[in-house]
Amino acid sequence: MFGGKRSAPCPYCYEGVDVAAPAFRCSGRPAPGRVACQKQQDDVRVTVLDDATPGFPAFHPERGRRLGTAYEAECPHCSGPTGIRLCPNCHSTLPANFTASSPVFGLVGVRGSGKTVLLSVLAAELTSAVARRFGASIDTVGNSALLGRLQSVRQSLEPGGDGRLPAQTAAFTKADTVPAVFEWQMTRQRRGLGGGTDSTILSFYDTSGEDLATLDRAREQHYLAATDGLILLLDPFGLPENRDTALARGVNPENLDDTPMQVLSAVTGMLREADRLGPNKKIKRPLAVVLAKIDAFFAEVDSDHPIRRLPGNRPVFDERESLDLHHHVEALVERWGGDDVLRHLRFNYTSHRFFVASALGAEPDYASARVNGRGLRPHRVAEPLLWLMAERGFLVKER
Ligand SMILES: Nc1nc2c(ncn2[C@@H]2O[C@H](COP(=O)(O)OP(=O)(O)OP(=O)(O)O)[C@@H](O)[C@H]2O)c(=O)[nH]1
Ligand SMILES: [Mg+2]
Ligand SMILES: [Zn+2]
Ligand SMILES: [Zn+2]
Repeated sequence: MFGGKRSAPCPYCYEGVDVAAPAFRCSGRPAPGRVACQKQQDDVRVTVLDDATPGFPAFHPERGRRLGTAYEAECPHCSGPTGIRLCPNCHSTLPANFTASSPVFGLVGVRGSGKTVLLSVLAAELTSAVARRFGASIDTVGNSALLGRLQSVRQSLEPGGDGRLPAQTAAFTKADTVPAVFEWQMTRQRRGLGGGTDSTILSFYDTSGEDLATLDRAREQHYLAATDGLILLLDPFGLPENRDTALARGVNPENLDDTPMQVLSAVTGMLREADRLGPNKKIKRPLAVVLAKIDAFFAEVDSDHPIRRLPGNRPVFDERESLDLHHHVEALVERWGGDDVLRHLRFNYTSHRFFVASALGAEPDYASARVNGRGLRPHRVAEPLLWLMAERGFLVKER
């Protein structure tokens, strides 16, 4: 749908944006002698994002009224020049380096699979450890309700916080579902393309705690269709052989209603519809399948098992290490009764890879929703994203 070179999904609303024809927002600096524009409520933002924060007027320049490039325009009210580009659909400010090739990566998983905790930890890892590892500058862009929520989730899980795990994510409200957006800039890694800087806009959204029966398929499909790669969080407690363990440890049985197999087939169904794929055609979008909460299973494997090992720290994507982990996870999934999951992936995706992650690093008290007193020790949370970026050629794969 967004295959054309000029268009990429807006990182906030996932509608296709023609990068040659953005909307603009007045900068508030009028041309000499003109009356300055005043901040006002933006009705488009109210309707699409439920955001009534006042701002300078937004406008859609007519062709010819633009100042030379699609990076600048002249305010029709005060004639002041502005370089604040907006998505024409939701009037969010487009990141400075937003281009037609900016990727969007989604994170999906059903109720209780660990999305909110993982995203809050991933946000912190990206801007610190991952940025350091790749010598990159990775920052949040703009502010969404989600970024704020992720930060407060993390604060309550860190030492000094109240140790309380987040409540189930609220059902869909517009403000809640505005994605968290990051900009990743670094020295170009791809071979043969010379020096220079590469930049990528990353957009993640947090789906609310729905089960498959109540899922808003149209909305989910809109997001899924726009993504260039997906991270699918599966709850290993939901695999047949782990169910009893989960219940014995106090996991909420409602969170086990949908099995990983059911979740996966629902996602496959939505992607097939979104891409209008005929029978026997495989889905081309890379799919990172992540077994979340993996700390809960450390005791079942040897201490040098790949799921417990720390990932490498060099500024490349270590393909050999990743494949080794992939095969070991396949064996675990099989052992836990998920052989149907393995077959489904093989028949429906051209490119999938297994990962494990633990956002907390140690088991919480599931029944009282409180973390272990030692605070957060995230394990392997960034790997799935790094793989998606390597698949796109943004990071070097080392074999
Ligand atoms: N052992 C372990 N349990 C985890 C981890 N992360 C999350 N959990 C458990 O999973 C529960 C749900 O985590 P959330 O992040 O709220 O899951 P979610 O997918 O956002 O849930 P909804 O918003 O209800 O869809 C937590 O309350 C914990 O009990 C982890 O890293 N390790
Ligand atoms: Mg949640
Ligand atoms: Zn938008
Ligand atoms: Zn103006």
